Amino acid sequence: MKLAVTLMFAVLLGGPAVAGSLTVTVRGADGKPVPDAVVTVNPGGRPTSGPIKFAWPYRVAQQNIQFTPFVLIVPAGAEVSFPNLDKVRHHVYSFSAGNKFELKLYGHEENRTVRMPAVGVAAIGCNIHDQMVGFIKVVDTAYAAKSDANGVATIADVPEGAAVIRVWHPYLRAPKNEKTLSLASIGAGPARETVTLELRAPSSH
Ligand SMILES: [Cu+2]
Repeated sequence: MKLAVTLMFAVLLGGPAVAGSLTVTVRGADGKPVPDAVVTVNPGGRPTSGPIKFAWPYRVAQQNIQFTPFVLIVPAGAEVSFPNLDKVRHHVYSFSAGNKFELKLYGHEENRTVRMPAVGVAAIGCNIHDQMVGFIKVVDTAYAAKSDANGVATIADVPEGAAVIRVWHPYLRAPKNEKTLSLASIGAGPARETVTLELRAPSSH
């Protein structure tokens, strides 16, 4: 009943209508698809009000001496688990402002959990294995997606109207590794955008 009343008010007041999906194709300067780019939409340029819940697990496993996934999107305040699926021990840390943490050496089949309070990025590494690099993108919007192997990110049910769309990638040559799209307004129906990113070579860490 409460939902019905809310919907009725939305209609009466001309509140945001659901426009449908936004699909963003991310390519590098060489034209090749760029996976692991994070696309976010802030309707009205504002953070989403109310709790944010994504469909994927808030989890960065350590497997084959790598972080899996390489890039994870979570809402601010999320509890992220860091299960160690390797036989060797890892010592996971982040020095990123607002999301600093350190998980001292822990072994096979063990798990640790860390809360990510700050909107931004937690760059994660391992004290033992320098080649282990991963990123947690902490967002303030319910409208976020990561590009797949084809460079495609799809966000469902984006409200119609003015919005700020950003594309972030850990190796993007731009302030805060982020690019803001010029698309100012999302119309009714499915929307498509293509963005080209200039990436730098991954740092050796
Ligand atoms: Cu390690």
